[in-house]
Amino acid sequence: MRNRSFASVLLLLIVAISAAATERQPNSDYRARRTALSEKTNGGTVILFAPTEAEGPNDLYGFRQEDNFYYLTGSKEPGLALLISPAQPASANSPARPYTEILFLPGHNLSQEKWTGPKLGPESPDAKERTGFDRVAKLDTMRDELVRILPQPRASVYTEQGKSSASAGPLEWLSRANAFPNYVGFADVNPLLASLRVKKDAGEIALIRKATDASVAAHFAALRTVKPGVTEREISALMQYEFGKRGCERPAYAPIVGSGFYSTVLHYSEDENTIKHGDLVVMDVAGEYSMYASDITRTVPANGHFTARQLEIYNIVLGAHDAAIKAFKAGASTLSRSGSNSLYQVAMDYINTHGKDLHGEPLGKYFIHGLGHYVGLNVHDAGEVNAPLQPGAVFTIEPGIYIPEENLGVRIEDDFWVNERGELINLSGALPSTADEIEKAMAPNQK
Ligand SMILES: [Mn+2]
Repeated sequence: MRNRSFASVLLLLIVAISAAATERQPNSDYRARRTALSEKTNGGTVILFAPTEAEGPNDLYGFRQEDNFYYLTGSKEPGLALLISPAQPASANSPARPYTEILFLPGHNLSQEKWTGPKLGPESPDAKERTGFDRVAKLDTMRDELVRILPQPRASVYTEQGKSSASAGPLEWLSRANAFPNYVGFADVNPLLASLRVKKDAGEIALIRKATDASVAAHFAALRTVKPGVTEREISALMQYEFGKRGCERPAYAPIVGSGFYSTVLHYSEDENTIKHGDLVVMDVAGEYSMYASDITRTVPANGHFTARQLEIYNIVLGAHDAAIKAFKAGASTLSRSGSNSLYQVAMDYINTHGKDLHGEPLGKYFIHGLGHYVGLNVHDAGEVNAPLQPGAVFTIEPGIYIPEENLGVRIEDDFWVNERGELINLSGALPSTADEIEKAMAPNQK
């Protein structure tokens, strides 16, 4: 009895810790994505591998699951593999088969588990309940399962073949082991997954909102702290602390705090200067919450007051931001740089018809990046740039003007969600964006 209660306390503790670590959507959400994917493969089978811990992308923050694999499984564990195959009618060589999904789990590496903690093993009696897959199996059996499941003598397999993909090596081994029939065609699963991932479900929106709320709080803290003499690094550290305190596991991208000339450097992330009187400070900083990114930029005057020239450029960028929002039409507008429905073009036209540089030239040539990108499991999330923005899309609107000659860079970036009614919702809209609001928010720290 005493042992049992100790064990259950320990179990509760582990469950409590893992719940705090990452919020996971219900198993049914991930299963719905797998069945939706299987309906796009024309009878083909999907095979995907998660990276191993050794391949894990991030030395700094530890293993992070690959986006597509996480999207389909909600599992953060390394070294897994999945198979998804739609229902098949009977053919001359193969009997009819229902929809099939299997999550393959590697056997334990007990010495590795001493370093990075216990992993879910195929022998775990609750592996099916925890992962929500119809079947879980030992990774070692994958070759034989493929021989059993893939139709003969012709099969189509959707996967990721690029050298950088975690699937490339294992697929090569499976080919050597004759897991595939004689006539096997491999196709890229990425476009199919991108077409699903671009439409966020309610659970994803809730996580993106949490990432964004935490990042908005971090920007508020920065607004209260920026002043001449403070370093870019202190602002970056403060913001990471603030969104980390609110549950973000890591920054969604390398934080950018650039003052003076460095406000004009798009991906400046050294963050090594001291903020000076008269500088503008571009802060492009946001956190990742339970695997979902946010992406927010604000530009503020170091001493709490825009100069006349800074204000002029600031208001042109804000005008371009607002013009794009106003022009938005669900099902028509795109993030493409061209075409009659391009929001980029709306912002570019606004910038080109307002203000001039020191040589009397229009300002369009200083808007040197796209207007926005999708946001989700990746800060630059999967999705077709030329496709009309549909309900479920989450994307940034982030015009900018960067004039190195004037040490003057301005970017204003918010995250938007197209809701079920086709309305554009500004998820980061709680943050000040007009020059007035920003000056007001910064007033207390200038004393
Ligand atoms: Mn961005």
